[in-house]
Amino acid sequence: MAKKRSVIRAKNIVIFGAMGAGKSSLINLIADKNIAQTGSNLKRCTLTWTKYTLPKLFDDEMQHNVFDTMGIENPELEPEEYHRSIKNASRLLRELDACGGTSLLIYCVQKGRDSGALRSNYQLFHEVLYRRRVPIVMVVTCLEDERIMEEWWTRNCASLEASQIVVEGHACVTTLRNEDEKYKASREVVRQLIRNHAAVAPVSGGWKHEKIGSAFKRWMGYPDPEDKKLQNKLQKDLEGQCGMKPPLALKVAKTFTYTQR
Ligand SMILES: Nc1nc2c(ncn2[C@@H]2O[C@H](COP(=O)(O)OP(=O)(O)OP(=O)(O)O)[C@@H](O)[C@H]2O)c(=O)[nH]1
Ligand SMILES: [Mg+2]
Repeated sequence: MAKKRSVIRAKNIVIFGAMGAGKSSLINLIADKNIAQTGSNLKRCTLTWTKYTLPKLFDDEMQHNVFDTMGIENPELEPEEYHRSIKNASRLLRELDACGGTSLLIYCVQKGRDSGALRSNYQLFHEVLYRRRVPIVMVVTCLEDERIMEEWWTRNCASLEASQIVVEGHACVTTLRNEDEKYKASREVVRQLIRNHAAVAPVSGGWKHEKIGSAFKRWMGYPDPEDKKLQNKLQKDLEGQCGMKPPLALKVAKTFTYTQR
């Protein structure tokens, strides 16, 4: 008997946000089970990520891949970390492309956190990495003490807009399981958010690597590069690990490198 060919249909969702904002807890809430480690307390982040596969989030054939990212806490990175971040960003986007493109960005924000890095994280993912081409929504965590969790949004949406943080949808949640009613309501509201906003046609990169580098440089506000050693190392890595041809790797490395302060 001829083997039936099955087409895997998947939507890729990228979750980003400050360290400890509740990203991994949010993944567990979406999955309704503990699949992501929480409370890891890792310090420096250079845009690494973990992919979780949710085969049957809704009552259809669509698989959801959720990418739990560890962003950049402070744009003033050491050269090595800066270098690694660019490579990781490039790898993340390549992996997402290989999985069919990105359908949704979820910005995870914790209630009561200082809003200093709020705009820069938003910029990095929404404006720099995705150039505003992928729908973005916000999930606010730690709202179990609110009588009506949604009221957080009513109180805070104007100040988000004033910080030029504009999202297409939002959910106000708690990820705590012992808050039974609020937990269930949170799970449903986040799933609904995904259902309503994950793009029907996922966006594939179309990124030229050198553009990621210059965009990063602008985002981080670094001066122009001169450091030959770092440039050489970066060029070698781009050739070896990212498979770039030498002339392009050199061009990219020149764009990326900057003088160590
Ligand atoms: N009270 C409360 N605590 C929460 C909530 N969501 C997450 N937490 C706690 O906040 C801490 C950080 O949560 P994580 O999910 O690990 O946060 P994260 O963003 O994945 O952290 P990193 O991966 O280290 O960046 C953990 O101790 C969680 O239990 C929530 O809705 N309410
Ligand atoms: Mg985490």
